[in-house]
Amino acid sequence: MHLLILNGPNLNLLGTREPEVYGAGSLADLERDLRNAFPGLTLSFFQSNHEGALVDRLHAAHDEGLDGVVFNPGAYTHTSVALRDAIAGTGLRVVEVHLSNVQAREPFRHLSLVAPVCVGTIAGLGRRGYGLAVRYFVEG
Ligand code: CA2
Repeated sequence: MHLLILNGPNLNLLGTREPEVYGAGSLADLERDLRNAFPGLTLSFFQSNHEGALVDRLHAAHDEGLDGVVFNPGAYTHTSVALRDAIAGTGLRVVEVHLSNVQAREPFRHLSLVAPVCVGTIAGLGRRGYGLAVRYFVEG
């Protein structure tokens, strides 16, 4: 099974500040932990601060025949029709993940434009959410 772990804007800053909201570990730590936790899987990782680069990566994931995507779209969650259309247009199976509990934060974080085209959403469980999303795909 080949999965893509896709992260949007500012998630490259993980571990550098706001540890009370986003945890203390870096994005590289998250990648290492997921690779260690799922040695039998092929995991691809991609992070970008650019909306179009994320759209392109979703298109490529479809062309590569990936089995699923674990996607934290960052702030684009709340704004991006383009990412929503890329998920819907490719038909990729995507689990939306957020480190923080977006429903417990500012009202502008309560709406996700991508949620309706995702298989489901995990939020507020910190980096464990990524592993749980991978498990969802593994367990079918
Ligand atoms: O909780 C999440 O995972 C979010 O997707 C994170 C986004 C935020 O805009 C969403 O509403 C919820 C922000 C990512 C910023 O990540 C940082 C990490 C460390 C330091 C600063 C920012």
